[in-house]
Amino acid sequence: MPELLKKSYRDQLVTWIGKTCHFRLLYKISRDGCSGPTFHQQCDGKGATVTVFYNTKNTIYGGYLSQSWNSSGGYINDPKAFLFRLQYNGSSNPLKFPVSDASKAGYGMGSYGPTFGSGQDIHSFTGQVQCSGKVFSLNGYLHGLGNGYNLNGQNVNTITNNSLSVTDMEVYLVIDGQKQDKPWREHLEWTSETLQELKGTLLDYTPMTETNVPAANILLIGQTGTGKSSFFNSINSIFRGKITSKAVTGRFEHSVTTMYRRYELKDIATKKVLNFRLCDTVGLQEQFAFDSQEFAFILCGNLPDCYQFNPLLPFSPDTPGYIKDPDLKDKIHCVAFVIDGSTMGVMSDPIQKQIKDLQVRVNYRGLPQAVLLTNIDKICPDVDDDVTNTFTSTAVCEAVNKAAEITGLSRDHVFPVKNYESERTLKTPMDILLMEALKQCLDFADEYMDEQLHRVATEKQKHLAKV
Ligand SMILES: Nc1nc2c(ncn2[C@@H]2O[C@H](COP(=O)(O)OP(=O)(O)OP(=O)(O)O)[C@@H](O)[C@H]2O)c(=O)[nH]1
Ligand SMILES: [Mg+2]
Repeated sequence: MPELLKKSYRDQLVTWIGKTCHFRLLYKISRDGCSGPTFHQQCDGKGATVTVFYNTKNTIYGGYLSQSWNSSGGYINDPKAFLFRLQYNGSSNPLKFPVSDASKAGYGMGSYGPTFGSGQDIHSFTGQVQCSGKVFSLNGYLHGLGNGYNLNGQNVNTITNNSLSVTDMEVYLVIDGQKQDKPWREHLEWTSETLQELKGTLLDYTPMTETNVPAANILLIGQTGTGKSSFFNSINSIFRGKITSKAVTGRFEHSVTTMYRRYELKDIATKKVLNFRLCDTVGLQEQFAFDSQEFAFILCGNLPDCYQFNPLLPFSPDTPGYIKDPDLKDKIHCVAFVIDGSTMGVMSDPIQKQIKDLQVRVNYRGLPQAVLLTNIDKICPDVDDDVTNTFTSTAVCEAVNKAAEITGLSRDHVFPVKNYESERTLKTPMDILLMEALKQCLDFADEYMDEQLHRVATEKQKHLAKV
């Protein structure tokens, strides 16, 4: 579900907050339900937050607290708090209203939604509010506006358009976006020489001849909308020398990709077909758990290219196209979990569980795993400006740690990337990040194939010893 706060409004809030920072969505009523206890469960004790109301009169307003929300039943003291208006009647119209009674900047009550000010300048809601026709008629009030915040001559009407009927309300965590002096991970130089070197390595890549595997298969799997198909498109673009979008991408409630594709890649300059394939799958969705047997068929190479997933009828040995006796060349050689760095903080329990269940299958087969951490541009404004800031961004470092925690993998198996999405031309730093991540996956795949050879040789020896 998309975040509604657009870039120009984020930039405005950063200016008001007065330090480099970025935002991570903690709570959104259209996604999480409009409930006081849910709001507190997801936001209490987290740190500074921005609450944003999007009302039915195209007006966007809200409040910033540098202190955490709590459910103590008392006021929150915060001299840095402010209320704001970003948009009025559909037009951008930003204004900031500083706190005048800092000792009562916020009010933390377990059954209340976000509440600001003494006499309560903004009291969003109490208890639960149902959505009706995509509108939440919040049961709070705005008539106290001006009691604890300085409105600088404005009033409830010119700030909020007098409406607490909202299409959405979002609470974002404000994360300190200070750049580190020392990179948090050693990285390649951002030069065109590095780019050419990496490209050359991938062009020359070939699995060891003893394996009889012509091309390594890297599986891309993860929640819907995390950028699996975009990762393939990005790598394909690099080798095509221009932005391409062979795989359909986009953000919808259901997975955009509905077919299993083992994409081959070709280098346009040399006309060479590369010796690896990117296998794109349907996205994991909360509503249906990915069929774990179907997943095992993918790993083992039983599923044919272009298989159309059917959630009502999972793949089975009776499905036309079933590959009966797959060998090492048909199998998956490395599993890349694609995780959206900008929404991972609110990854739902059902999705986390599905990832864990799939990991059990992957571990059982001894397959190597990696994480492709996408959307890093959305978690750090410095990276959004320039991808070469990736390894000095505290936000990206934190996201890498969090992805490692979710998947139980070590941090050096998590690779931050920025996929091509709105760019019109190729960018060297983005290409370097993308290719470096892919190269690591291929290294893991090689280790796995090597291990398989070793296993077969050991079994043969054991067998001979017995005879
Ligand atoms: N800003 C940004 N947008 C991205 C990035 N990666 C993907 N996107 C966008 O996110 C949306 C979803 O990307 P897809 O590649 O379709 O995601 P998917 O994982 O294939 O989704 P399903 O096929 O539905 O499972 C698209 O609009 C992409 O343009 C990224 O790194 N940064
Ligand atoms: Mg897709």
